[in-house]
Amino acid sequence: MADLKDLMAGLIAGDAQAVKEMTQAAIQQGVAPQEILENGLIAGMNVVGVKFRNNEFYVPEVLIAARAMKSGMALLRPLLVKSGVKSKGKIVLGTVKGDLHDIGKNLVAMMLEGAGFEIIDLGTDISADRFLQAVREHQAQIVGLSALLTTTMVGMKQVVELIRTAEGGKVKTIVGGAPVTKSYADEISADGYAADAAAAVDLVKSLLAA
Ligand code: B1M
Repeated sequence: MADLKDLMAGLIAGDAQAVKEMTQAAIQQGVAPQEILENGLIAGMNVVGVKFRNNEFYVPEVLIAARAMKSGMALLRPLLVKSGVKSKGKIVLGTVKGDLHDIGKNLVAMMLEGAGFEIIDLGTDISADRFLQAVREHQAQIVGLSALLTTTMVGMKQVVELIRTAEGGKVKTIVGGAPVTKSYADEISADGYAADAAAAVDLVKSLLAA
């Protein structure tokens, strides 16, 4: 019988081939796709998040674990869609206008996806209007903004204000990126700030639970 603890361990070790094989074996043995997702892949990614936060894992280990997660998700996604499993929430994510840095934003996307959220990743150099359009198109609950330049982070204010004015506060905004701070997030009235990808997962969970 498939052991989801082994699947979890394979993901933490970043072994994409093993994760793919164990996910396939679990599906063939009739384990429910959601159970494989929750108790294998997401459980593994949660451990990766904790290790990242505790500085036991660094960016490369997280990226390798995320790649392993993707190899399992590729097999599970069609089954989850077919069985109508709902995501834990929809998040529109992007790097703000004028900014082409995406490594941190991609890491945040992977960790959030690993925690069971649906990510609409708009990419880089995204205008305020484009963020709003995506929120409406996908009925997202949260917008995540990333910026790596002191010259582009100021553009976050415009996005936060537009989303609040247009959506009346029902869509939450979160911000992050190397030059961004909690006090800057407060200054522009964003709903939350996360210093890294693991903190972004905790922040989104708490905003959606509130
Ligand atoms: Co650029 N760059 N860069 N760069 N670059 C920096 C940011 C810089 C600090 C380098 C330096 O001068 N020391 C500097 C900014 C200075 C400043 O504004 N104060 C800088 C500059 C100046 C520039 C250019 C202007 C250089 C030029 O052309 N003269 C130019 C700008 C281009 C543009 O964007 N318009 C430029 C270009 C580039 C490259 C294209 C070459 C490349 C980007 C490639 C890519 O992203 N695909 C690049 C890189 C790689 C860097 C450095 C070296 C590394 C950034 C990175 O990926 N870090 C960076 C210097 C440095 O940081 N050491 C630098 C790793 C990543 C995992 O961390 O992105 O911080 P980070 O993400 C973290 C957290 O911040 C947080 O979680 C992540 C994971 O823990 N986080 C969030 C991020 N987004 C979040 C969102 C959230 C929550 C948390 O919620 C939504």
